[in-house]
Amino acid sequence: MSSREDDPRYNAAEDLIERNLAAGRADRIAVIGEGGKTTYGQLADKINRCASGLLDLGLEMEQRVALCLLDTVDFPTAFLGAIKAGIVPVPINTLLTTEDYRYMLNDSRARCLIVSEALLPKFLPLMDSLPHLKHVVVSGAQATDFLAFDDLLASGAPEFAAAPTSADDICFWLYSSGSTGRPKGAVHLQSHLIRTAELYAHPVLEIDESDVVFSAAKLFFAYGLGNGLTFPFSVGATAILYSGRPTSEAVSAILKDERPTLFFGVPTLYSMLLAGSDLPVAEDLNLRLCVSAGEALPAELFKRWLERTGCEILDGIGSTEMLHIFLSNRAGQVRPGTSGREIPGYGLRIVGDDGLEVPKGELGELQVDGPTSAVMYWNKRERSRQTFLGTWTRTGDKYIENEDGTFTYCGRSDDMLKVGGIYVSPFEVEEALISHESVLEAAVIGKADQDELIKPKAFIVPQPGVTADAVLEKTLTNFTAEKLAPYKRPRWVEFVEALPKTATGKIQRFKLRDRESAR
Ligand code: 3UK
Repeated sequence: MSSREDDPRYNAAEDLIERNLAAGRADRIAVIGEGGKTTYGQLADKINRCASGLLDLGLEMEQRVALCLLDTVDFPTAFLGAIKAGIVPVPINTLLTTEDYRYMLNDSRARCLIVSEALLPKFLPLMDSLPHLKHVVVSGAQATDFLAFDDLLASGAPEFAAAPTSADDICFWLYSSGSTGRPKGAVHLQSHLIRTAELYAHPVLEIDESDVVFSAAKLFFAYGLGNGLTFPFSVGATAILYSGRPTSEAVSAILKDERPTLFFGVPTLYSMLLAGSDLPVAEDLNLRLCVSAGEALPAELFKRWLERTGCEILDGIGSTEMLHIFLSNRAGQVRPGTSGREIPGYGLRIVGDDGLEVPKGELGELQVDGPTSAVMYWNKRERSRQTFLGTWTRTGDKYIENEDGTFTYCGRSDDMLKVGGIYVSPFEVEEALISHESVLEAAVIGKADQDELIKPKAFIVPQPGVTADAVLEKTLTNFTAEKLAPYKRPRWVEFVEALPKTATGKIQRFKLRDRESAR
């Protein structure tokens, strides 16, 4: 089956699994997880059972099923099971708060939620207030108040004919957060998954069935979804799935024990691995290639990693909207400190404020043209109009194209921060801080740490009469830890008497940024 956009019938789940069965790979390992190994044959069976089990619940084609799942074999089972039935899976970030989940479940009108047992408590307070949610299925649980995912699979049929979807049918969504306003559901089509493999993973990574792949970036991110699901399954390789937090210790142990050949991380993780004492010596590694994305990889980290491990890191930029990487360094031709060169199949242009392309060497906004671009943000017409311009998609990133055809990242054009490769809105962190009784005003900016990686820093004006001391700092740190996902909390707090403002009272974050970088 081909993945051409004009193909009358195409189902992404059927393609990603059947191609391996047809190639005689039923007994090869698709997934290594905490629960053991799953072959492509066994995964095909699970996916069929999931597809038929979901239909038996009463779900229909085109309805959404939200997935809040840790990285275990249940993720590819649920994601591809839903797709095979024509149901639209919406993987959601496992690190968010109850209020974030309320928004996403309402916005997507998910009829069903499949959630890991450990994450269920965050959803319990919502259960009676979600008009569209009819079913909750729990992964990892045995008998509870809810249907166990294993029981859903047991009740399903081992054979299942894929839903009659086309390459242009809506396949899945991924939420992306913006600087203001709520997360936006980027709507992707059936053809998009395999196209990211064909355009990026096959030519750039030269992935094949002998590869063992480990992505520390989780499957609910577009980055992790490609790395840990689409790419390995597109060639019959093996994916290592790890459900825990990707600490330096845990990741080091996997690199040593499971000996992956391809490793995917974010710059912060490479920096943690280099700083920690657990990273195996080069002889104990089996890495052929490493990839970094989510935020820019500083040249220094590339060099130190190469020295330590003998392995190159290919920095490439992708986005939720484009699904995966469209601009990347190549093995043996890395230009450290740049995002590398255009990937054939994608078009790139750098545009000035006037909307016209700027000459080489000049700063502008990067725009991408390619077959994996989301078709819209769900239910957000105005945001969609601003981002998806005909065949071009705006990245919101400032770039310069160098003489040699490489591209240098020069920051975002909105206020968004990328922390550990994940979007953080400074406004959301400010709101959390201001909701504390001791805080009068707050401004949050990105500050580079010792490895040149951005982390949130808060400037705080305390309420009159409140003493700005270490105790208050600790109080606020604990307070934000409760209110925000861990990666969003400020790593530095500075108390100030006033914030720089315009005549109309708007906070001038750029002044705080300039002040910070002048230090
Ligand atoms: C930034 C980078 C510099 C950039 C992603 C690989 O990160 C991914 O998707 P998101 O939607 O964020 C997109 C934004 O993140 N960014 C990503 N990679 C780089 N900046 N250098 C990089 N190498 O601001 C971009 O617009 O979370 C990454 C594959 C799939 C993805 N979704």
